[in-house]
Amino acid sequence: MDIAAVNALPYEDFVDILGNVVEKCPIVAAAVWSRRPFVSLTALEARINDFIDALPESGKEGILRCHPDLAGRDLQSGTLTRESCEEQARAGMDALNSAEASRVAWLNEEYKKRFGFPFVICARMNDKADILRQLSERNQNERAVERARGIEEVKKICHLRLQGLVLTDAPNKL
Ligand code: 2AL
Repeated sequence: MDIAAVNALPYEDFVDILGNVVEKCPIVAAAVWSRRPFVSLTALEARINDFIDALPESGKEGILRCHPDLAGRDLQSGTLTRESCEEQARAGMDALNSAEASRVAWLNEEYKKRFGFPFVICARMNDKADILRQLSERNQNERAVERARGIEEVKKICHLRLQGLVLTDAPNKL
């Protein structure tokens, strides 16, 4: 689908197709629909990022809370969204050995106890070793730093999900 096709989508179809570019937050697609037409995929992504940036801190934390834990309960019970399932599998989160699984579960819980929202990282841009290292390191940060860091990761996840749905901008014709 190219950006012209995106611009032509009625509201319901737009939210059906783009409603999970930010995990379990269809309100983001619902909000940016009224900003069309988008001149490019880059412009659509920028409007999404504007919407996220304009949220109060509690709203940003709400977005983080909509994300499932890595290698967490939803993965084990098969209730991840299709996108999250693919991303977590790509980073090997579905194939941890028992020591790794216990460590990830413990660090995820420590993180949530400390910050009140889950650890979020763009799984497709990191391998298992990076994720384990960052889960441990980021647990040491201040809350505001982690809130901002988690939102940066949400935007990276969104960027890749959008690229899977909408053709990237054609280079200018010479
Ligand atoms: C996720 C997820 O579901 N996909 C991804 O890239 N990261 N979750 C998370 N807690 O980081």
